[in-house]
Amino acid sequence: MKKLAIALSTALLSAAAFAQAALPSIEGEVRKVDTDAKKITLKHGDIPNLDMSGMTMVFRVKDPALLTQVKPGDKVQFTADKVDGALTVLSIAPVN
Ligand SMILES: [Cu+2]
Repeated sequence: MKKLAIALSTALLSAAAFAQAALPSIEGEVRKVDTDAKKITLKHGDIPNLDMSGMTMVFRVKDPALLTQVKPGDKVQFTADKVDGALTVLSIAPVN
């Protein structure tokens, strides 16, 4: 029973990793960070998985800890997807 649980959680983890990896990395620039509201304003390039072309807009962030890694003016690479109907940043990192 324990073995089955481990096998199952491993399968779930790799499925989650795959879903994350399948999202394209998007170029953007941080305009505003709102830690309290868990939101970030990004000027972004094309987002093929959301069928969106470049614009400046507000995203929700999946994890507020992501907002500690970037600041306004940073050039970033990020992934975004629709989560519970809201456009959400799932990962983000500054580009040097
Ligand atoms: Cu947009």
